[in-house]
Amino acid sequence: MTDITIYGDTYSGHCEKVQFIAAYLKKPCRWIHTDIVGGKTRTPEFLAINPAGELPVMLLPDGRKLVQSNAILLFLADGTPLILADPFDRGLMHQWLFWEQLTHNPAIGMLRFLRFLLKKPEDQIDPTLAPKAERALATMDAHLQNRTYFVAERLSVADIALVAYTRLAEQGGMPLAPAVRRWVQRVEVDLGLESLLSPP
Ligand SMILES: N[C@@H](CCC(=O)N[C@@H](CS)C(=O)NCC(=O)O)C(=O)O
Repeated sequence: MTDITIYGDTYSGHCEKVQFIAAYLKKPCRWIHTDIVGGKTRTPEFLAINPAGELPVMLLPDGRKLVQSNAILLFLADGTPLILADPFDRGLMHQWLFWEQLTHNPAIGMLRFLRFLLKKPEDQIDPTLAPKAERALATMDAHLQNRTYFVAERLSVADIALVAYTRLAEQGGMPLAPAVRRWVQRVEVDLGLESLLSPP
């Protein structure tokens, strides 16, 4: 199979989740590093690839292009057990994918970006972000009290989408409750992240 191409930056959880699923599903892929903080997503060359100026971007060998990390995850996982078979379970999986985009990432991903990557002083950060991130992590903690995975007690695209920025939350000064930490560690093991992310 010819490789797909991913434009990404490993500092971005949205890009990492695509890297994680491609490796887990053993999909050969070519990674083109695109430095966000260095402004590479704002160059005319990159804007010709994605006018929204956002990573990740997936290019198929025939030139077709897909953006939005969770759309890419769903495309790559199509036909695999990572897409839950039961229609209601699949509905729940999508529920968490939308929540990740609309609630989880805008708080947790953004706060980690501002604090850890941009090193913004606290008085220049929107003061509503930290309470929102805390609420999102508390939602996850409550959900995971008696569950191993987010839906149907098995690994799905929902876990992969959510783990990407949750595992980076502590970089942004957001502590993980024990149930969330255990789930992060479980998903990291399932995805083989220790060998994937360790230097060769
Ligand atoms: N909803 C989009 C969000 C993509 C996004 O915000 N990408 C950020 C990195 S995490 C980006 O490329 N920012 C570049 C920029 O703003 O110049 C997704 O899930 O793919």
